[in-house]
Amino acid sequence: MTKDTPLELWTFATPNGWKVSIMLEELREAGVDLPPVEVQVVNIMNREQFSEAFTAINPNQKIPGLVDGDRRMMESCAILLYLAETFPSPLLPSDDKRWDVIQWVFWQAANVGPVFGNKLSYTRYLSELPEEQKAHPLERFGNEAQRLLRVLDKQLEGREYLCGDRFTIADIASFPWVRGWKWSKIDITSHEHVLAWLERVRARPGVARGLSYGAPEGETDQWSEATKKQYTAGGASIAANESIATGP
Ligand SMILES: N[C@@H](CCC(=O)N[C@@H](CS)C(=O)NCC(=O)O)C(=O)O
Repeated sequence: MTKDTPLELWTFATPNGWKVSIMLEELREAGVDLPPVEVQVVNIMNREQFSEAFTAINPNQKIPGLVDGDRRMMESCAILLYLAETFPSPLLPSDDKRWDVIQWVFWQAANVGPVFGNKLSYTRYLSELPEEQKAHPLERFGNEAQRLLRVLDKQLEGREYLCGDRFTIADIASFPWVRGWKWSKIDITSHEHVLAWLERVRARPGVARGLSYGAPEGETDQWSEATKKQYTAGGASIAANESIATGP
C-alpha cells in the first residue's frame, strides 16, 4: 500500500458501520496521517449487501467491509484491529495493556453486538410475528442485555474508559450499540457509569464526526419519524432472515 492508495470503507449508517467510521476519525484525532478514505454506501435496505461487488469484499454479506490495496476485510472488530495495527496509535496500546483492549473488543463482538442486535430485531422489526412468539426471545435477549450492562457498568466504575484512562478500540466497539438503547428499548438508565461513559465518548470530536457518516443531516442523535419508518421497514426485511442460499 502506498500512502496515496485510498482506503475504501463499504458501510451504512448502523452501529457496526459506525465503529469503523469512528475509528477512522479517531485515528485522525490521534495525529495519524491517513490515506484518502473513499466511502462506498451499501444500502442494506435496498439489499445492496448481496451485490457481487460487496460479496467479493465480505462473503458474509453484512456491512462493514474495508479494502486497503489487495487486503479485503470483513467483520467490524477485525477491521478495528486491522486499522489499529496498520496505523499505530494509543487506540491499541503496544504494551501488555493491548490484551485488556483485545479481550474487551472480543467481548463486544461475541456478546453486545449479537444480543443487542437480536433484542432490537424482536423489538422493532418483527411486527408480523404474533406477540406470543416474541415473548421468549424478548425476555431472553432483554435479560442478557441487562446482564451485559451490569458487566460494563462494573468495568467502568473508577475508569474513564473501558480499559482505563485512555480511549481505545474497546470503547469504539461497544459505544455504537449501547448508544442506540432507546431504539432497541434496552433501558440503561440504572447503570450510572455506563451513562457517564456514553456522554464522555459522545463528546469526543472524532466520535461526533464518525457518527455523521451516512446519518441524515441533523439526525445524528435523534432520527426523524421518516427515518425511523425507513429503518423499521428495511430492518423488517433483514430480520425476515432470508438465507444466503436463497440469494437476493
Ligand atoms: N458481526 C458483524 C455484523 C455485521 C452486521 O450485522 N451488519 C448489519 C448492519 S449493522 C448488516 O449488514 N445487516 C444486513 C443483513 O443482515 O442482511 C460485524 O461486526 O461486522
